[in-house]
Amino acid sequence: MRPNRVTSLLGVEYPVLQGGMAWVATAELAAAVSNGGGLGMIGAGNMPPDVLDQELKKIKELTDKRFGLNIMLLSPTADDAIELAAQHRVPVVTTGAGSPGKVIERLKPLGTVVIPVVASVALAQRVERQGADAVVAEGTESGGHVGEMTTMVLVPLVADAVEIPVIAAGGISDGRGVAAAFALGAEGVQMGTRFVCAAESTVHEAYKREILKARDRSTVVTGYTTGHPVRCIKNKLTQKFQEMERAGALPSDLEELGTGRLRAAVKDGDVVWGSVMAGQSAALVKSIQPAAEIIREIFSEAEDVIRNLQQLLAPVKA
Ligand code: TUI
Repeated sequence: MRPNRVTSLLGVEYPVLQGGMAWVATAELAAAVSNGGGLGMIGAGNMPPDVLDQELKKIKELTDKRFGLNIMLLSPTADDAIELAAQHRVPVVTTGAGSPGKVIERLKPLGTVVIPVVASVALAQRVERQGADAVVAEGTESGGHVGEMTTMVLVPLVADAVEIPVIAAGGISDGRGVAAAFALGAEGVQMGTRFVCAAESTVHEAYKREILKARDRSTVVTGYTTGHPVRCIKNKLTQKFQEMERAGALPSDLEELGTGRLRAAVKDGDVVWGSVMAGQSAALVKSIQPAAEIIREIFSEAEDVIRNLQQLLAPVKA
């Protein structure tokens, strides 16, 4: 893989970021991804500030490579995460689930590379004006909180609409996805679900098993009526959520049903009543592998795909 704008912006060998998944994206997983040549991310999620401080100290012991922090803007602790990113001089910050104006304002002057995750062209253009260094264009195939646009359509639209580099996310779990992302105009990829199944990922074994078992229609989006749609692997919790939404339940009752469920799935392995967030590409994840091997494999597959396409699409010589 040749260096490009994303590898130089991130200071990494391969243009791949690990998604900043709450509860899942710990210092252990992030360090493994960074040590494997990608950009590992700690997911601040709803972490109390003292826990996040410990994670940031831990990752500096586990890797001397560059890493990032994802700040979930809906979190009540988002402001604390911004201050900790500043204190620890975190090299790269991504944001999700909101408009990142205050993150850019606070962290850009310190030299932090700020990369908002966006699910629309309008937000991509707004964050570019505000000074973002790149954007992650995340399609609805992703796990967790999702927008409506597919990766296939969102990525080229965003690539046409902004000058800053575009990183594709949503539905990418193998080398074919990486090659496709580059064909759509992206210069890098972000993967979440595939890294949940990294050997170094600290999620409960039962959670990993759910991803390995997943097929094409194993995930579902619930929560459209709350304004915070979330993609998870189907289980009793998603069924109950759908029933309540169909019955016209109050958003506050739905929020209550969801509280603490991600932790239950990730930490306790409650894959029946927990929130098993995963993208559609769970169906493409076949094995538990070290993060470094995942990275090497997907880029080697992508090279093969592109070489074959060159043969397939080359003009027929006279
Ligand atoms: O943020 C994510 N994925 C997430 S966050 C999360 S925790 C959560 N749990 C329950 C409810 C809500 C969140 C789990 N997964 N991905 C990045 C992402 N950002 N996807 C979509 C968006 C997004 C959506 C709307 C970004 C901005 C936005 O509107 C901002 C605006 O003001 O225009």
